[in-house]
Amino acid sequence: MIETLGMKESLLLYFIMGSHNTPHDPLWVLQEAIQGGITCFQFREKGEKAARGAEKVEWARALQEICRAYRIPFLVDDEVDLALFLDAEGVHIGQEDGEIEEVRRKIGDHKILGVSIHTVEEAHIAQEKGADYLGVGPIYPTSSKKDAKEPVGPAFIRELRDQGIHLPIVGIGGITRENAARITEAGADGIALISAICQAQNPREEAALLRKEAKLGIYRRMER
Ligand code: 3NM
Repeated sequence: MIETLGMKESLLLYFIMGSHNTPHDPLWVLQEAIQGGITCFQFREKGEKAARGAEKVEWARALQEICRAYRIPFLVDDEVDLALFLDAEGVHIGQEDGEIEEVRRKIGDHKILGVSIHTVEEAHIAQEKGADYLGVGPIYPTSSKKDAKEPVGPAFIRELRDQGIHLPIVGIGGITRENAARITEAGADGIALISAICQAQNPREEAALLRKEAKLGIYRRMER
């Protein structure tokens, strides 16, 4: 694991991308996003247009190389074996991607394990079974995930905190510069997003703005 920031700090601006998520060159987008201030990156090569096999591994390696150069943690969505093959900093799994304990056993204690949750019960289970952070969403409607559930809104993050969930949390789904601060203000440590940066004309500027908004929400929460 790249020990530059703590887990919470690494979640502040969590950028997710696959090779088909942007009209731009994905390598350029990642570089610009890093310059703008992202704190973590997830390789998520999913959907009909996703690269497969060797092409997928090539994309992953190219993006990972950029992350390494800037000491940005590189995580892989779903594919535990690919994460291990690449010696990624971590893996992010959903509720269907294998049992949390089994994945933890496979990756060991030194890699980051993120788990998507949609209910308070799932959050408690993930917390007990050794997840390092929780992905909570979709907060708002999203078109980036085909099988996304009903949006839960930022209030659900507050509920998780009220129900004793102390693990680092990143909110995900439909997050833009307009709504980003609400998510951290509600109790999340950061925001995770695809479109806001992938579709931006200027990904560097967009990332910088999103980071500011995420930070603003944390300051507002501290003031309460
Ligand atoms: N997971 P965008 S929503 C990858 O609810 C992902 O767990 C979600 O993309 C969940 O920022 C989502 O473009 C898509 O809305 C996020």
